[in-house]
This record gives sequence, structure tokens and C-alpha cells, in this order.
Amino acid sequence: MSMINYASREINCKVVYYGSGLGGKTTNLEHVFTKVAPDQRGKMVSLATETERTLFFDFLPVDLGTVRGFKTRFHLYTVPG
Ligand SMILES: Nc1nc2c(ncn2[C@@H]2O[C@H](COP(=O)(O)OP(=O)(O)OP(=O)(O)O)[C@@H](O)[C@H]2O)c(=O)[nH]1
Ligand SMILES: [Mg+2]
Repeated sequence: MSMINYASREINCKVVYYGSGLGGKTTNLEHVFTKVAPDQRGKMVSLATETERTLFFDFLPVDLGTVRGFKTRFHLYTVPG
């Protein structure tokens, strides 16, 4: 889902990973985290059980810089399978 704010010239794009338990959603987000430059990503929030099952959600904000004059951000989420 994308939200375009013309007044503040911002595009915020929310992506939610949905799929079976232990299917690799959290691992995918962790991989994106390692590939994005530190100045372009925020803190990854991960709420998991001791056995690494996602309890509530994972969240990773990614800053894409400016696209056609709009400050563009991705908000990546996973939900528990
Ligand atoms: N072989 C293999 N294992 C993977 C891959 N992706 C994830 N795994 C493993 O699968 C297990 C579960 O991965 P998660 O990323 O925690 O899965 P999830 O979809 O977030 O699971 P829930 O949060 O419980 O819904 C972990 O032990 C990962 O290391 C992959 O591409 N190949
Ligand atoms: Mg998970």
C-alpha cells in the first residue's frame, strides 16, 4: 500500500510479508537489512519468542532517497505465520 502526500512531497510504501509459519519471512527482512546501507535504513524491530517464531511482527524502515522530488520510504513488515 502506498501513501502519496503531495503537501509534504513524501511517498510512504507499506509492504507486509504474509505466509506460512517458518516460511522465511523474518529471514528475508534480515537479508534486506544486511544489504541496505546503514544510512538508508532504520532500526529493525523484531518481536520473537525464544525459538525465533515471530510473536507480533517485524518492522524495517528503508529510505530510498528522493524519487522525482518525493522523499520515498519503504516500511517492511512481517506478521506471524
Ligand atoms: N534452507 C533454507 N532455510 C531457510 C530459508 N529462509 C529461512 N530459512 C530457515 O527457516 C527457519 C524459519 O525462518 P523464519 O524467517 O524465522 O520464518 P518466518 O516465516 O519468519 O516464521 P514465523 O515468524 O514463525 O511465521 C529459520 O531456521 C531459517 O534459518 C531459505 O531460503 N532456505
Ligand atoms: Mg517470523
